[in-house]
Amino acid sequence: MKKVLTYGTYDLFHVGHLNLLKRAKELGDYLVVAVSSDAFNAIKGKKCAIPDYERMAIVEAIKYVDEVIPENSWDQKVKDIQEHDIDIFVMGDDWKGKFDDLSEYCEVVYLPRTPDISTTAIKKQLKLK
Ligand code: C2G
Repeated sequence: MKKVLTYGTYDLFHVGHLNLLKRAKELGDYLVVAVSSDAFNAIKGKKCAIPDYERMAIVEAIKYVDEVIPENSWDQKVKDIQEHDIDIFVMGDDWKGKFDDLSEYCEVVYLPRTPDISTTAIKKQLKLK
């Protein structure tokens, strides 16, 4: 069984997130998604509209997703890859090159982002801070 792992905030879930998860699942048989906790997003400098337990529940309900784990720090990826026996690490290509060091542990794949949609743009449209 080929296991895939990806990370994200998944705030105000939108079709860009859905496309990423769909294509990530197509690369293997089992998809683990690490969803950033509110505390970690504060470190990333991201203020979420939706709290972490709700963002995790929404991602968990997506048919392409087999398992959701919390992302609490930048440094947990190697441990996650090893503990979950991951074959492929996937991120959208806005992260291209940033995680190449993980290729020591598994395949690293960057997928093209879905154009013209982002949580930031949605917040602006909704006049959220
Ligand atoms: N994404 C995409 N197309 C978009 C928007 C997002 O393909 N239009 C992808 C991103 O590239 C990422 C995933 O959807 O792979 C989740 O996006 P975010 O929630 O913005 O994730 P981010 O805040 O970048 O967190 O340790 C890594 C970080 O947790 C990534």
